[in-house]
Amino acid sequence: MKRRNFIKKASVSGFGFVAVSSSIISRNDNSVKKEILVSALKPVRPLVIATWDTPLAVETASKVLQKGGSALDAVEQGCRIEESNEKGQSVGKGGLPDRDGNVTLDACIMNEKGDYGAVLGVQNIMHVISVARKVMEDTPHVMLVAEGAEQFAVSKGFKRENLLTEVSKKAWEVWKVKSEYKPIINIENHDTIGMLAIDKKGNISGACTTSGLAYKMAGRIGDSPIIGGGLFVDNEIGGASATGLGEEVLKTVGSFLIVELMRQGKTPQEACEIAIGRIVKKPNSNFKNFQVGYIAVNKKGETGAYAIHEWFSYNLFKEEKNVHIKSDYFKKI
Ligand code: SD4
Repeated sequence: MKRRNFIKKASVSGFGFVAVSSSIISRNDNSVKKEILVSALKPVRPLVIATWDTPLAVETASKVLQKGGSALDAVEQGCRIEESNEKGQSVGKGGLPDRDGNVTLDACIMNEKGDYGAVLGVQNIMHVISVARKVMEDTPHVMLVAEGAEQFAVSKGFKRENLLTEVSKKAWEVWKVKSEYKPIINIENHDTIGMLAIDKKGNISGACTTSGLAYKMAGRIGDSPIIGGGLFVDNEIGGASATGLGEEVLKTVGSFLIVELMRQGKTPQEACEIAIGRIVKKPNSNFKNFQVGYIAVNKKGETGAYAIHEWFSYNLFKEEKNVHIKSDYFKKI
């Protein structure tokens, strides 16, 4: 994704309610007032929000919702777009491998009932978000890992394929020469897609899928497939998702924290900012060297996004428009 070419500067936090013009309100007509009040309190739906510049994924999810489909179907279908996009080097096919040259994928999904399914460290299967959904719906468990997850996927009809593209293989070979593990903020591979959707019925679901950090140690798992880390949804309150250095998200249980802060009355924007604050204010935080970004939505359709550093962005579909928006951020120098 070419993040720096596109970014539309806008702050959209807290605009979940339909705007009401004061000139209309001042008319002394009770029925008009009532109508306006009802529409002002009407939650925004359908709605989709996703990390980074993922317009096609968000458009795909929004089409599912516009046709009356569920938020769960929307986030699954949306994430699959990025998983099959070979050019995105950190989700699904074409993802950058671990140090040993293996592409290992992590994904999780949550529905409006609070159910959760995840797969961790899976090789050779492109649409891990759909495998995570199968774990949630067709097994008594919530997580399957590595070979077990791969075997389960195959048993459900997913096809095995090589996920390491020539381009990603070459990048790994270049990396191997020095074998230096130094993720660079916003460049290392922050294209993990975390997606949250509200359907026409007002139900919220979320999904998150990634190949994790490039050149990670074999077996390393980040936040993306972990409930409360890379994703959390509570249909009564809202949802949140994370991208960036998973270790830091996990240590602060970021997505769960954001949803709990919203439960206590914070707006999605305030909640994202507090969650970033938890990371940067840790006594030994070396946040100058890493990025974390959050997105959130509440039941009313208000959204928020915040990151440690500049250049985190997200796509938002609401009121029939799909826009790419630059997130506000903590480190302003
Ligand atoms: C991880 N959070 O595995 C993921 C990486 C990421 O964009 O978001 N990359 O830690």
